Amino acid sequence: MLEIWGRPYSSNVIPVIWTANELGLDYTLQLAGGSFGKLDTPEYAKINPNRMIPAIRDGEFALWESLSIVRYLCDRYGAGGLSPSNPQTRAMADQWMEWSASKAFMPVIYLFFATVRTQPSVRDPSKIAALRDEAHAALSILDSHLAQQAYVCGDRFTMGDIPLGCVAYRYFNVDLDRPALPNVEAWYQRLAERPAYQDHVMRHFGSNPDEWAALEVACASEGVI
Ligand SMILES: N[C@@H](CCC(=O)N[C@@H](CS)C(=O)NCC(=O)O)C(=O)O
Repeated sequence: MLEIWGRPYSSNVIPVIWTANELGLDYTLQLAGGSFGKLDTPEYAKINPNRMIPAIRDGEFALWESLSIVRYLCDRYGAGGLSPSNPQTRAMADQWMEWSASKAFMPVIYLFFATVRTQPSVRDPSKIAALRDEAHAALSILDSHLAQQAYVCGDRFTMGDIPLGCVAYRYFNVDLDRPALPNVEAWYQRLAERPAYQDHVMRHFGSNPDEWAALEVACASEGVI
């Protein structure tokens, strides 16, 4: 059976878990990283020598790097579906996956760290505002693109929506004022109708480091993975 190594609240693991669930795959989540440890074991070094999460094992085949894993799962188990068969549509999906990693992910994850993962007493409002502006500037590019179509590659959901869908959940759910992004918001609402997105991306992450850590451990111990 497919093994996914990681923890359910990790920003790079969530796209992999969401993908596996969109594809209806049977898998086991091997809790690893953060408070779950295991990354320093010899067994894990064989799966991912970087000792980072996520990684997968599909039979004898091991793979790391979250977006490579998303592509692999979609190509192997969702060809013609989440992985578009038309080369240009697939290239478009790839383009937005790359763009998510190069432009959108960083300001949003730093925003998340500067808010939810920082104790309120030591938060830096000017840093938070600058990150919010950087995230908004990036997501404005996506907003213009989504004015023309329902999903990043056209009129149906593909793997191209997955990394950005994870970024969007965090961006829209940290506690701060945001300028409007009407087309991104409408697309985010479309994603929010998907059961796998609700179950594996839309996880309440709390509002401070203590809540965040407790939620992750509770989620794993309740088997809500
Ligand atoms: N580019 C890598 C980044 C992997 C990465 O930074 N993983 C972090 C978690 S998001 C990690 O392993 N941190 C150590 C830990 O969680 O213990 C990917 O997309 O897979």
